[in-house]
Amino acid sequence: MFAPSTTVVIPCFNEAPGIGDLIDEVLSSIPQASIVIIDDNSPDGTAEVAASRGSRVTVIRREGRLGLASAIHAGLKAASTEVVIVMDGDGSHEPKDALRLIDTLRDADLAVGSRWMKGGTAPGLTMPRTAWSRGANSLVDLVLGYHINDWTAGFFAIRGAAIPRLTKTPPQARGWAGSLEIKFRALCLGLTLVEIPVTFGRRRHGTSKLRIRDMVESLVDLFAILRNRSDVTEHDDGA
Ligand SMILES: Nc1nc2c(ncn2[C@@H]2O[C@H](COP(=O)(O)OP(=O)(O)O)[C@@H](O)[C@H]2O)c(=O)[nH]1
Ligand SMILES: [Mg+2]
Repeated sequence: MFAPSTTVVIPCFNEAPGIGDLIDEVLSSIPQASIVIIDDNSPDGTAEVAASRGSRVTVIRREGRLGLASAIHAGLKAASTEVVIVMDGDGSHEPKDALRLIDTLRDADLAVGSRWMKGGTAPGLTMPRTAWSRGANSLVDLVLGYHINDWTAGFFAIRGAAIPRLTKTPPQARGWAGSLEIKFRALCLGLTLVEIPVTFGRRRHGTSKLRIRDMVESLVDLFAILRNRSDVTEHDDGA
């Protein structure tokens, strides 16, 4: 069986009601995994719940709401395993799909759990959110000049060896554009990206943190990512 050492990075803001169960599920689905929770000082005590789940869980507590993009970046930098997976902390992503992402890394540097390809679905998204996501994905294709079915997927796995190249410079994105920035960096560096279909389910507790202003922010960030694209290749030394 292909069972590389694995870190599962879970960015969290106010996910206390469900994070304990999710951690337990991830740890039992991926026996070799450890978990890194990046918590932005959630007032609901997410960090405390996560920290009580035992020694396979590390909690990085940041001083405030620093945003999703830097949370992903910090999680990737904190890991030193052969594989790193990023997933949401609300139960929308199935831990057992993480095993398929790991398997996909046999032939790829980056494996993306895609909602918008044959076999993928997103029952967890409302109609307006679906329209936004589909529209945003087409726009990103156009602006960045590469095609990915699901740029904004927050569920992906990366070969540990590729991470230093992807995190050499801080992200341009602040929030939700962080996950597309990682994929764009990978493509700019000539890394191999493979998408596999996944189901994006309903969050099990609470409500989405995505607001209209986050959508506007993501669009602004998209152009910052485009403007600064040469940064990624200029700082790359292949290691
Ligand atoms: N650390 C950190 N995590 C965040 C932040 N904003 C959202 N998240 C987490 O990112 C994941 C995706 O957010 P969510 O609200 O589910 O967005 P949606 O799935 O796009 O509706 C969840 O695990 C959130 O708790 C943030 O500012 N900082
Ligand atoms: Mg969610």
